[in-house]
Amino acid sequence: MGAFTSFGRKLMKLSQYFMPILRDDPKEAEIVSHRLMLRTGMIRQESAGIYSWLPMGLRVLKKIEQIVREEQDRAGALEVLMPTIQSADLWRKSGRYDDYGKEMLRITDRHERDMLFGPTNEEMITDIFRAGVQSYKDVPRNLYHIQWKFRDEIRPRFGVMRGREFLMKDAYSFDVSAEDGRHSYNKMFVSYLRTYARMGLKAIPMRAETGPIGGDMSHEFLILAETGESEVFFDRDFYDMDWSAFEIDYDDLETVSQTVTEYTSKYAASDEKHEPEEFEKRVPESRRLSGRGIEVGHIFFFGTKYSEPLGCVVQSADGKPVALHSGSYGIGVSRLAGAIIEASHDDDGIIWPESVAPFKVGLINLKAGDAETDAACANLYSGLCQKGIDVLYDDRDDRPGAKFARMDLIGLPWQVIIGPRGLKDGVAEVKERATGERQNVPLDNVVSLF
Ligand code: P5A
Repeated sequence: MGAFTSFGRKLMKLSQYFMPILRDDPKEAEIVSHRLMLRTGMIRQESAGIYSWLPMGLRVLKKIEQIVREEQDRAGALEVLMPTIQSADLWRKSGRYDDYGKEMLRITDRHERDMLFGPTNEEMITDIFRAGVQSYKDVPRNLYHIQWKFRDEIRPRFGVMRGREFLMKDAYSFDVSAEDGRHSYNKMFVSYLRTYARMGLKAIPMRAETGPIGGDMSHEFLILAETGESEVFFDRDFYDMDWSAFEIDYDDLETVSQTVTEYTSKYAASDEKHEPEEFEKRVPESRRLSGRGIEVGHIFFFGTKYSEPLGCVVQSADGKPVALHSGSYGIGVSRLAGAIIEASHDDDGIIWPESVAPFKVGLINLKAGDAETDAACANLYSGLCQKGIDVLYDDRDDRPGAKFARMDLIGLPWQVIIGPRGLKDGVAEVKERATGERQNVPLDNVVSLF
C-alpha cells in the first residue's frame, strides 16, 4: 500500500475535483443505479448507450477491473490486449459475420475493407493462438483481456447496465481434449465466485442459453435485484452457501470440480432455461424462490466451434493433428459498476463496498476557512496520506447539511467529520456509511482506525 495508483491521486480536495453533482434526479434514469451514477457525476451520456467516465466513476471502474484482473491471474489466465477494431475476414471464416446481424457495428476503411468494432473476440484470439502454438505441450492456456466492446443493442437502457459501448473482461481457454477443457471451464467458474465475493456480491450461477457464442455448456452469474432484466428461479438454499472469497488451489482438479458441483447441484435458472416441472420436483415448495437478476458474467464451453474453421490445430502426443477445445468467459466490468449500486444503496445514496469505493474516507471540514478546523483537517489529511489511504477531503465552503447530504450521496464507506464543537473536546466524529453508526474518536486515534 501507499503507492500512488495509476488512475489518480490517493488524496483529493473537493475544491480541486471534478464531480459534477446534479441537484435533481435526471428524468431519463429509470433505475436507481443509473440515477445515482448520473447524479454523482460518475458518468455522462454521450449518445444512446455510450458514456464518458468522469473522475469518480473511473476510479470505481478501475477498482472493479483490478479485482477482475487479480482473480484471472490467480486462476492462471494470462493478460493480453486485443484491438477494438477487427477485420471481417476471420468472422467470415467462422460464419458469424452474417449471423451476428444488426448488433455488429460494421465499418469500411479507406481501402474499402470491411472492418467491425468487436462485440467479442472468439475469432481473433483463436487466430492468435493458432499462429503461436504447435504441439499439445503448448496447452492448456487461457488468455484474457479487458477491453471495450460495441454491440448495437436495440434497446440500450439503464445506463451502463445495457450499454452499446461497454467494458468486458473476456477470457478464452484452449485444451487438447474436451475433458481437459472442462477443467479450464471449472477454474473460471470458481474464479468468478471469488471475483464477485470480493466486490461484496452474491452472484448465483445459473444454467444458461448459449446464443450467438455457441456451445452446449454455459452458466451465467446473476445477482439478485428488483431491477434485473432476467426473471430467475432458485432454491432458497443458495442463501446458506459460502459467498466469501474462499481459498482454493486451482491445480487441484478434484476440489475445483467438487466446488463447481456444489454450486450447480441446486436448482437455479433464468427464464430462458427455467423448467417449472423440474423446479417443483427438485425443490420443496417452502424453498422455491423467484425474483429478478442482473447478469454480471457468462461462461461458455463450445469445444471446436471456432478452432475447426480457423485451423487452430496442434500435434497430439501420438502425432495426429487435433483441433483445440475452447471456452470463453465474460464479465461485464462496466455493468458491474451499476450492479453493485443496485445491490448496495439506500434512500440517501450509494453505499460503496470498501473494495470498489472511489475513496475509502470522506473527510468533512464543517467550517472551512476557520483556522482550527482547517489545521485539524490538514493534519488528518496528511496522516491518512502517509498511510496510503484514499481520501476525498471536502474543504468547500458549504453549509454542513449540504456537505452531509453530498457525502451520503456519493457513498464513501467512512466519513470523518471535523467541526468546532468536536475540536473543543479534541475529537472527530467518525461515521460508517453502511450502518450509519457514529462515534467520537480522539483526533490522535483517527488515522489508526483505517
Ligand atoms: C464470453 C466472453 C460473451 O460475449 N464472449 C467472450 C462471451 N458473453 S456475453 O454473455 O455476451 O457477455 C459477457 C458479459 O458482458 C456483459 N454485457 C454487457 N454489459 C453492458 N452492456 C451490454 N450491452 C452488455 N452485453 C453483455 C454481461 O455482464 C455479460 O454477462
